[in-house]
Amino acid sequence: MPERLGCLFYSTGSPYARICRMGVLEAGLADRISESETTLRDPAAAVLPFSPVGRVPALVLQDGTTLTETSLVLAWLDRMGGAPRLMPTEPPAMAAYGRVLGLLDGIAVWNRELRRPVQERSPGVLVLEETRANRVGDALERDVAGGGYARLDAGWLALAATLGYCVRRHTAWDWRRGRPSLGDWFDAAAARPAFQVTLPPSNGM
Ligand SMILES: N[C@@H](CCC(=O)N[C@@H](CS)C(=O)NCC(=O)O)C(=O)O
Repeated sequence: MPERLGCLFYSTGSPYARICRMGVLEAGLADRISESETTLRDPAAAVLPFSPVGRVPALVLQDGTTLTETSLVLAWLDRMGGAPRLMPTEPPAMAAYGRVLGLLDGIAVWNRELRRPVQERSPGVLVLEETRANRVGDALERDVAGGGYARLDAGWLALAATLGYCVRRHTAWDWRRGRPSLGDWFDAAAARPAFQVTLPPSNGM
C-alpha cells in the first residue's frame, strides 16, 4: 500500500481547486491523496474545522497541517515526488503561470459581481474585469500561437481550469471569439482524462 499523504478539500465549481485536483491526477499521486467535497461560505462547511479561511483548495496533511493556496499545494505535490514537476522554476514559465492566475483572479471578481442582484452590480467593476480578461486573452492567444503552454505544468493546469470555468460557469466571457489558437489549445487540453473527471457543473453566468 502506498503511504497516504493527505486529503484535498474541494468544491466542484472551484477552478482553483480544480487546478490542484488535476495536478494530483497528472502527477500520479491520486492513490496517495484522497478528496473530500465541501460547501463554501457556510458555517457548517466540512473544511472549516481544518482551515479557518474556509476556502478551497485546502490540503490536510497526515500530521494535521493544512495547506491552502493553489500554488503552495502544487509546490507540495512536487516535493512529494509527483511527476511531471508542476511548479515552474524558470522565469518564462513562472510568468506564464502568473499571467493565467491574474486572469483567473479577475474572472473570479467578475463572476462574483454577476452573481449579485442586478441593481447591486458595479458597472465599473464589470467593465474593468471584462477589459482585463480580453487584454490577457489576447496575450494568451499570441502565447499559445507561439508555442506557449505546451508543457504540462502549473501554467497549463491553470489555463485549462480557467477556460474550463468560462465554458461552464462564466459564459459571460466569449473568450473563443477571435482567438482560434487558444480554442484549439483548449480542445486538446479538454481531452485529457484529468480534465474530464474534474468537470465543474454548468451554471453559466
Ligand atoms: N488564492 C486562492 C483562491 C482560492 C479561492 O478563491 N477559492 C474559492 C473557490 S473558487 C473559495 O474557496 N471561496 C470561498 C470563500 O471565499 O469563502 C488560491 O490560489 O487557492
